Amino acid sequence: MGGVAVVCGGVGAARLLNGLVEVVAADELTAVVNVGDDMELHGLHISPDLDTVVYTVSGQVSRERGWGLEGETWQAMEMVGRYGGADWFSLGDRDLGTHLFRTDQLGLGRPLSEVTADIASAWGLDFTILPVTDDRLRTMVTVPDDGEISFQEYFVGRQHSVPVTSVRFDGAERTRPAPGVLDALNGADRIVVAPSNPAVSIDPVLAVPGVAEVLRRRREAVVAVSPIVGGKALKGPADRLLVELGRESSVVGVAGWYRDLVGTLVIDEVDRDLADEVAALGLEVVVTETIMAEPAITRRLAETAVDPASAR
Ligand code: FO1
Repeated sequence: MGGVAVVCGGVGAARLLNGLVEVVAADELTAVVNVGDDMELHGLHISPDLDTVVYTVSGQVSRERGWGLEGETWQAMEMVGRYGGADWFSLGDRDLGTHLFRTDQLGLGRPLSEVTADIASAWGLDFTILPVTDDRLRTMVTVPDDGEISFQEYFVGRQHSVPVTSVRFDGAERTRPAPGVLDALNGADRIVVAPSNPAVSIDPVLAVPGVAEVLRRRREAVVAVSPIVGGKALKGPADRLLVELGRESSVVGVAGWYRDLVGTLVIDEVDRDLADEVAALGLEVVVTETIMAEPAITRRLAETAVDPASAR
């Protein structure tokens, strides 16, 4: 089967996929995407990471936000707000169309993987985008005072400004990999773990029974791009979460998080002096530009992830 399988969260993964679609043939590229961020709101099934991948790679994503659509309007949410409804999670008028279609199709009994394929092809994407599972999986985080809350209540409701004491993937033990997920991971020449948040975006994917086992067994084929650069996350709370969950917020902390599943860690130039510490944990290390500030860097990072030897 060959090709490249990419374990994806949201924004960081979508950005790397923008480069991967240039260096890997569409029929050899599969994105296995987190669904732990999914939620039901206004009676709609919302899949933020799947939509962020589709919107970003098809060029429709809001550049300012990194999620949702460019040129969005918010009339529907204004109406909801007028009535005192749940307007804390901003759903744009065009984005709502995606959730209306997805919810309608799921209601007809179609699996999320099939509906996602329809949405991806409607935006002209020809590589394979799979939810890691068609079953219900929800990332829950425990925070002081409020106890266990949903991922979006943490990430958006509280702007991830509260410390997290633990993370749980509700329903994970009952989920099965979606059709094609294990084949893609087992058959790929290269498995790439995208620069998404290890604790709340990558780990829920790995929590689906059977998935982590493939990476553990195929560790030599697995390359991760660090989401932490110079001790900080480029976007979101990955740095704070690593510390709150007992690791250091550095490429060494990321290496420790992934060491059983990932054979090679790609780190940024600014972390070059930590390469030996990462290697001491038993990972190969590649140092390159990982801040995808422009397409040329994104493309080179994708090439490095697919073929680390090309960057040495
Ligand atoms: N992120 C926010 O910070 N605020 C929002 O109101 C918000 C709404 C939203 C709607 C649809 C969607 O697909 C994503 C949205 N996000 C929002 C981002 C989302 O919370 C994150 O992208 C992922 O869940 C984490 O990767």
